[in-house]
Amino acid sequence: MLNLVLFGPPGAGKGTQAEFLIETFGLIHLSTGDLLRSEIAAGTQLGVEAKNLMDKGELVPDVVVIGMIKSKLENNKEAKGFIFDGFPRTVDQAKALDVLLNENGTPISAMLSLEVDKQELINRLLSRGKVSGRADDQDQSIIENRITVYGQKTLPLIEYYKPQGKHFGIDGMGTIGEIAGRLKVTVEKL
Ligand code: B4P
Repeated sequence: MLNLVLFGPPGAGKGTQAEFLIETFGLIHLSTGDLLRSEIAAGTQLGVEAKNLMDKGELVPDVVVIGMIKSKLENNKEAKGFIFDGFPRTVDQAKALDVLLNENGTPISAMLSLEVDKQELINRLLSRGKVSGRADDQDQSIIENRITVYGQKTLPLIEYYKPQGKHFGIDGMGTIGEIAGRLKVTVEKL
């Protein structure tokens, strides 16, 4: 069983490369960003509260996203493995994920960390914002806040996985195909 954390700043290509990894390795995709956007689209109370934070580029509380992941894991007990995309985003989320996976018997195999220049992140998100309608992709100051929050709350996760020998830095600059090729080489060696 393969459990991969697809990691990187906003716009690093997590959602994009997750599609390739699902097809190539037959894993189940768990994206907390997508799960939250589904709650928003369905107009749930959780969605309304999450939207307020997401539109400002802030993180949604740990307890909310951990609860969503817990129920997805419980509903996919027969999976060959998972790609966690955009989760964990805090050290507390990573600790909670370890507890949930220990109950299933298969820990995280690797953290694949996409490394991309800040200006390239901003360019990618602004260009997605022109077509996606995502409020958090349309304003440069919100994008910069997301990158700042990433540096403060999410980047420390590298120091959580590194001592476990699970951190793999991947050059996230270049074409989607080039980056997919680098991921494939790394995952095949696991
Ligand atoms: P996410 O949905 O995770 O959004 P993201 O960080 O922007 O990454 P995404 O995967 O969508 O984009 P990608 O880099 O693939 O999070 C949104 C918000 O939800 C967060 O800010 C937070 O509020 C909340 N949230 C989510 N998870 C949470 C958690 N665990 N805890 C708390 N809050 C949480 O792609 C970006 C663009 O770049 C795309 O248009 C793509 O086509 C393009 N692109 C990708 N690769 C490229 C390449 N190589 N070259 C050129 N363009 C490329």
